[in-house]
Formats: sequence, structure tokens, C-alpha cells
Amino acid sequence: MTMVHVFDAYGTLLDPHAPLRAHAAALGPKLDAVSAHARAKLLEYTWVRTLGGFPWRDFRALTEDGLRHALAVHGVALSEADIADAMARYDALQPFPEVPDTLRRLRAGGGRLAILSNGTEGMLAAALSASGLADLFEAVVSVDALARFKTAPEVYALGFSRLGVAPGEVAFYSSNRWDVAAARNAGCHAVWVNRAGAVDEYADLPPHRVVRSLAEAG
Ligand code: LAC
Repeated sequence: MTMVHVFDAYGTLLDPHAPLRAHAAALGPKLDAVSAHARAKLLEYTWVRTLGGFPWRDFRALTEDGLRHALAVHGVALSEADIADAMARYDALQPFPEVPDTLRRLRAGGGRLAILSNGTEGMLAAALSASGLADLFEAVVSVDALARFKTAPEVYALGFSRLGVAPGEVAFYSSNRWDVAAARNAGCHAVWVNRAGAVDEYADLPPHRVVRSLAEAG
């Protein structure tokens, strides 16, 4: 059976911390804390809003909500122009260093590649175009069509139906351990891209495989 390689986008293929690194001078020593807080809040908003059935607010809007909360909590003043600049940079995120070669290798071997992401269709299209990776994927599936975020099972099911495959035919790669747990729960071959050497969790839904870099994929 030929597996279809399905990737999470932010944090797995694309580095989501670059937009704030571009404002390192203004953020000073709080850069890492602000960026981590912004990402954590973004994810919390996706889970809470999906769980509660809140009115739809897409990933771009929640990214900005998380950023503004992080700046307020850490007492950092970033001008409106700088916030707009940081948000624009989410449309030009670059892949982690090993990603382009890995994807090309998988494609050259006849692999089918796709993305399943919380990102909006617009954000994903822009970032993939900016990084020159767009042509490598047969499908880029955004949650926009569902108006629900991961870890809702419908999100993973949307990926399977768009690709016309059974869950067991999907190798799903994510750097987010919670996303790996959800993919495993949905029936995928789940691969945790643990670049940071994070401590394992969700012991009842273990990854089938753990890699330290996407270069080990395949
Ligand atoms: C995504 C986020 C969760 O791309 O990283 O879906």
C-alpha cells in the first residue's frame, strides 16, 4: 500500500516564529516569551472556540488576537504598523531548512503529498507560493471549509475525503503532539516531528514514529 504523506503546516513545515523575530529590536529580551505566548494563545483560541461552537473566526484573526494578547501580557508596545508588518509576514513564512529537500525526495520517489492545516486558504497559498513549495502538493486542505479547527475529528475526515483515501493510507506528520494524538485517534500512521526534544504526552495515543527532523520522513 502506498501511503499518502500529509503534513501539518505551522511549526511542522513552516517556522511560525519568524514574524516576531523580524521585530527582535522592539521586543528585546522578551522576544521568545512573547512569540511562545502568542502561539499558545492562538492554539487555545482554536480549541476553545471549536469546543464551544463559537461564531467562526479564522486562523488569521486568531493569530492576531494571540499576538495582541501576548504583547499586552508581557507589557511590550509594538506599533500598529509593526503589528501589521508582523501579520503580513505570516503570508511569507519560510520552511524549516530540511523541508524543501525532504519534500522533493518524497515526490521524486512517487509519493503523494498534501497539507492539512488550521491555516486559512489565503495564508497557506501565500506562504507556499513564497517558499516555492506549492507545486509539490496535490492538495492543501484548510479547515476554512468546515469552520472548525483541529482536533475536531471532522477536520481529519475532511482531509481523507479530499484525498480519496482511507485513514490507514495516510502518514500524518506534525510537530504538535496534540495533533499527532488526534491523527492517531483518526486512524492515521502518526509521525511526531519532535525537533525540540519535547517530553512525550497523550500516552494512550502514541505516535507510530518519532523523528527529530523531517529529513527522516518516508
Ligand atoms: C496547523 C497548525 C496547528 O497548521 O500548526 O494546523
